[in-house]
Amino acid sequence: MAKDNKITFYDLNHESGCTTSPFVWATKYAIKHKGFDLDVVPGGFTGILDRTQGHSERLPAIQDDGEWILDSWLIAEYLDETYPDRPTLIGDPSVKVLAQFLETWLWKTAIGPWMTCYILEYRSRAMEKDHQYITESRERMFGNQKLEDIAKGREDRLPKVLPELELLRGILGQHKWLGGDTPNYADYRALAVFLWCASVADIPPMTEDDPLRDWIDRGFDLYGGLGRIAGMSPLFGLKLREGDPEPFAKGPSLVAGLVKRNTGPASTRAETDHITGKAEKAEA
Ligand SMILES: N[C@@H](CCC(=O)N[C@@H](CS)C(=O)NCC(=O)O)C(=O)O
Repeated sequence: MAKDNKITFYDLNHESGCTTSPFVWATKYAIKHKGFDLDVVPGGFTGILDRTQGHSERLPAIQDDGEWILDSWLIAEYLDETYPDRPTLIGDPSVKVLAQFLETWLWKTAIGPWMTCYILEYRSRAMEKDHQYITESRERMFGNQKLEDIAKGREDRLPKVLPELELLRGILGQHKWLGGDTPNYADYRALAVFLWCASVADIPPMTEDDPLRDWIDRGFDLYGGLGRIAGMSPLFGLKLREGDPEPFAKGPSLVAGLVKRNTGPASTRAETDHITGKAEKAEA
């Protein structure tokens, strides 16, 4: 049993002390979801192996009553197995499979392009001692391109991410949380994408009126405002330019049939009128 209700949590921080890394954010939420306090061991990207006494080169890592647990998913599973009487993170095995699918999709549609947009800020917000390591490791990650070259043209890339998030908007327009009435680990994995982005976004990636804002704001507010720490930047406020794509569906959504339940003709009338041209004829 975690002593004094605390779990030792190896954080990954910027100079400001703000947590970065989606993996680390998801774990922070997982520990709070289980009702534990965080006994934080702060630090940056370099020296992780020393900080974790030779246990890991990557974060997150936790220590619970002296036991080391590494890897964000293994930590969530450990917490559920060890503390089954506390609120469940994963529960059914399908939650893990589906959350991993959702997360892979979000990394492709959002984190990937956002990383190219915010890569210079990712370095400048890091601890001074990490700058050289971030430059070298991330340039290698991006096929030996200079960080400055990776970031070029970001004003054109940022608006293109938003229409890609329509599936998530559709689902969260119908459900309070991915976990249903209350958040579960799927919410934390998906929220972690936006938490990471807020840790590096020197210009907002999303428009003020993005329908995802409700779920994101509620997620950042959880556990006494766990996502509202110093060093985070606003996610909302992107100003679109002429020619940028519509950021989200304003009329009937392409995914309506996926996310809306058919409870009879009244529930599908707007969509039917739209695809049969009846709506246009009525307007004319
Ligand atoms: N599969 C691991 C991945 C952990 C991981 O890659 N963490 C990154 C944080 S973004 C890290 O520690 N990076 C250290 C580095 O870049 O040297 C997990 O889910 O915990």
